[in-house]
Amino acid sequence: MPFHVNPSSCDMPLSQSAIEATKIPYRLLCTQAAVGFALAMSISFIGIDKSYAAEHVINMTAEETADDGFGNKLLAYRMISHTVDGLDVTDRYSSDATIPGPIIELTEGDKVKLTLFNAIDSGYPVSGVSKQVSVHVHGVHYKILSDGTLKVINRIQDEGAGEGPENTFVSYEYEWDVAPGTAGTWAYHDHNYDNHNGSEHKGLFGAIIVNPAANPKPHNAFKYSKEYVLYLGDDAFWGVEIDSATKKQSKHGANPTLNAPKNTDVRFHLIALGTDLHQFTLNGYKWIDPGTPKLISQIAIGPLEKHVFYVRAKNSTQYVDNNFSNKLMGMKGNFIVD
Ligand SMILES: [Cu+2]
Repeated sequence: MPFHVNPSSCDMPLSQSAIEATKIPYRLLCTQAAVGFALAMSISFIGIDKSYAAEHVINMTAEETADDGFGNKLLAYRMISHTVDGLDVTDRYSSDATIPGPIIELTEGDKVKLTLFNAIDSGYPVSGVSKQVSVHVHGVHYKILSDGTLKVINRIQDEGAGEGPENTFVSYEYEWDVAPGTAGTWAYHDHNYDNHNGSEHKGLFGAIIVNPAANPKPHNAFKYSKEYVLYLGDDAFWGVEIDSATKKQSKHGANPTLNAPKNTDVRFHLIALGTDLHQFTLNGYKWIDPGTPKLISQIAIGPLEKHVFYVRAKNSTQYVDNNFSNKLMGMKGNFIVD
């Protein structure tokens, strides 16, 4: 189906950002030009900077999922296209709308231009006031017009893609500055659909993984064969598996069975979603609690918290939420080592 795109509602943030983007290097240059040798250093600094900074152009939709057979549909993000400095990397993503949404891998120093199209059917039931959908990201830097919130929160304007006339998809463009110091795993989610808190709970969430630009810490020196992003909801893990060699993302859904090649290192990215406290365990495994020398076999993780760790895959087991009520609801999945 061809995309009929309404003129973006965000011409202003675009040009503002473009102006800001040219200002920053000049300011850096001027300050350091005051001293001769500092100028030389700034040139070499810019040289290093250029070697890793990349421009990402991303197009995504928000749409409803297939009917579950009982008349229920969730909402999900779908990757339409992703280029990195013009190189098309779209094939690493599922061609379907998925929960969690696309996991976007970035490096400190990168810039992102993300355009979101509202492809949610006009008949999708809304109890609140807003049919506008958005992307609100954590961790990276952006100007206020890329916050992905409603005016009632940001006091400037509604920052999402609204509902258009039939056969049109309204879009909204976000710009992210993946600044130095933002390395980590961060959530993104809708903040506008239905009401000012958005429809994250209906499936509109995903994650970005920001890799450090330089001087990688020892744990980043490892080559992980697989990466798993597991969202801890109140009644299920919502996960995705990423093959490090091909970067292909698969296994999206609730309590996914994860696969790991034996004797390779694999990395888990846990992100809490919702309001519950969780006790995550990977039965029979211990791992280093990042930032400490401690070896742990269980981690408490609550709303808005994250926990990223790695293990060497040795034996098949299960990942489980040992918090009593979550365990009762069946929050567990298989971890198969083969
Ligand atoms: Cu948030």
